[in-house]
Amino acid sequence: MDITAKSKTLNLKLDVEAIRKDFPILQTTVWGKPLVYFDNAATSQKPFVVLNAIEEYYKETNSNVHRGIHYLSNKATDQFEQSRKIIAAHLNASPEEIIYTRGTTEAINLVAFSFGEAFIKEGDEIIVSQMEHHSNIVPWQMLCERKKAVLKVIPITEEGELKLDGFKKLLSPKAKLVAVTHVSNTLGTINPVEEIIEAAHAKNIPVLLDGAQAAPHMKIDVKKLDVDFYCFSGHKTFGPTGIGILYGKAKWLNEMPPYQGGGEMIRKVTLDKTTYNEPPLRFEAGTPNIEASIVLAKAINYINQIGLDAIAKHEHELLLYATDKLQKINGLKIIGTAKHKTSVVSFVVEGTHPSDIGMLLDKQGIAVRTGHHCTQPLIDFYKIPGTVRASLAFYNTFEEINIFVKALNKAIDMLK
Ligand code: ALA
Repeated sequence: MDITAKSKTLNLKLDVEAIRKDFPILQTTVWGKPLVYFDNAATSQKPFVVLNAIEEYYKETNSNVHRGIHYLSNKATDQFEQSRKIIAAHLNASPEEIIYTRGTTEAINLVAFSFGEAFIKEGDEIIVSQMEHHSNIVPWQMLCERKKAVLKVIPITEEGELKLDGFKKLLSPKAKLVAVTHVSNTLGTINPVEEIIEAAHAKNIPVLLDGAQAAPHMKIDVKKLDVDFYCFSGHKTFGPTGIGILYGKAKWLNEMPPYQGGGEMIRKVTLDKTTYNEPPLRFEAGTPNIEASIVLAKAINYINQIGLDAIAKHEHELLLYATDKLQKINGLKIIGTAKHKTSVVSFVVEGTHPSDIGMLLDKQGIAVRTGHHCTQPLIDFYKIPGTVRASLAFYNTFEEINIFVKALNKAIDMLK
């Protein structure tokens, strides 16, 4: 099926029923009910093209990369580096600026350690926001402890938007890095990253964007953004777990020391002294996740074939539909009502606990996440125990939202 041609002729309209057939798990049942998978912000489901590529890799290619002169090792290395080129082109970056990591978390830890070693000293400030995932808070806190630096926090509004005036006030000469999320995993807020980058760069402060929740939903152009570091996870982008991408501007990567020591990251090792490889290999010590690195490019090709514009349009329509239906439920309050959102709806229901609702939805075949979503400071800001979060992907349907709303009403009736 030529999905691209289809979405073009249908004016960006996705053939969702055809797309769903690409995802075998979407045809399964849970507790005897058809699965409604609304936990895409936690991890996405995988299409056949990804599942088949995993099997194919182990059947036909499996070998170590950059190490052998034999046929299979060269084949694996070619595919591994070809995948890096596809991912680089997808982000509009150069392959040398693309580092394979275990995921977004490791990518941020890599920058916190390595950029921190090179550029952060006592009294410097790192700026994060109130809506960050723990993985974009804790590595910076650890860096601050190590270097006696200071963490500063961009405040947010009740709607879940960054307070840009507050942000601009933090851009003092002591600020050495801004690390913010592109899209909030709990609220769905799409942050005004262009404005953030422009304001930070006006003061010569580099910016890292946590793109874990953005990459599955929108086109990312790191050159156009002029962002210094950008990271995302394979498993949230319809690819395998255990793989992530760190994009870093060459001017920073060239100046940053290795994050881990081991094979591949060296130029020459003697027992007295070791010299290091150029980026990206300098940051890829040890045998990488070869299979997932290769297969991630298949997932990227798959979403590009469908078209990220068509994906964004369908998901926006789902968001509006779900928001409208949920708003009509008595006692339900949506947490995160920013003007610009991806397809995430978080909510609380008066007189109920999020985890009770989550369990009752599960029994009706519906997968949502409940709790703090690894954003405790954000949940504390709202003074709530957590939320129920429905996070939608391009393979979700309006009919699934109807099923979800009906099941939610039933759950609320049981709990009240
Ligand atoms: N960070 C992922 C989520 O938001 C796991 O659920």
